[in-house]
Amino acid sequence: MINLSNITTNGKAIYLAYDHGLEHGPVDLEGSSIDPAYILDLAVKGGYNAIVLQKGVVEKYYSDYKDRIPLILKLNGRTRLVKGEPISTQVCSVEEAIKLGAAAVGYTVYLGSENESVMLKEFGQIEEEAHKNNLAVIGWMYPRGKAIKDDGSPELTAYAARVGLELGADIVKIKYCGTKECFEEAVKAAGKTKVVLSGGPKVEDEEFLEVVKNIMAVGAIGIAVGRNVWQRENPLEITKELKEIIFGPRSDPKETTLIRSSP
Ligand code: FBP
Repeated sequence: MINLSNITTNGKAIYLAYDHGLEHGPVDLEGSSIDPAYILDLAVKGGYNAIVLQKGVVEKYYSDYKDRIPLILKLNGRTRLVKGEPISTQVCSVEEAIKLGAAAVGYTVYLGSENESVMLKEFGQIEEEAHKNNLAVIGWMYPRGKAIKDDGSPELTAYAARVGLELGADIVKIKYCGTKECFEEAVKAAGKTKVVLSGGPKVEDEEFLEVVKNIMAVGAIGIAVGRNVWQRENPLEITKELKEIIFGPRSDPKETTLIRSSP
């Protein structure tokens, strides 16, 4: 089994996701969050366990931060512009990820898509190569495509988690299915593969904190979240609250102020 201690704290984790520029476009990156340096500063100041980036951002921004925040390099991606059955193909190799200083690699599989087999095959190859190099693999497991009627159903959420285990993911990142009970089934289905929550669109603080409390209560190890942190006016404040839930009340972000570069 891969040792996850470089991207966890006492077995728990909070990751800052920032691959939205490719996945959703600048429309998601309001105000200061358009600037990768602002997000990297936030990840450092908030004491995140790692930041999730695509290779282009890594090449141009990560060198100033590489000793301060571990990197999860996303190896595949897609834009939101293409219609039809979802597919996300590889855009970066494991070798390149290692060269760029990644502590782990990430890959999205759209379960149920007509293109699923392409992603399963790439995931398999990446997993073998990453593990040969002692690099952890994080699977973004998202049921999606016209065969999927309800991507947030308890059954599909547990299925997504289980696919992570079956494919050799060290950590599986799944969306919330609406209740603590159903998330518990997903955690069970994932077995020894660790489970983190994928954040989703921004919701009210209380609602998001409640979801995080629920998933932590049933055995998830943490969260890998983007919009619910950096789309807020004060992302360090919610970071502090999230860390208290995930790691316990004595955790504090290293710093408490973050200068926003634009209004
Ligand atoms: P959020 O916390 O902002 O939802 O980010 C998680 C994430 O998985 C990102 O890594 C990714 O860019 C995005 O969601 C993809 O979301 P979707 O495919 O649902 O549009």
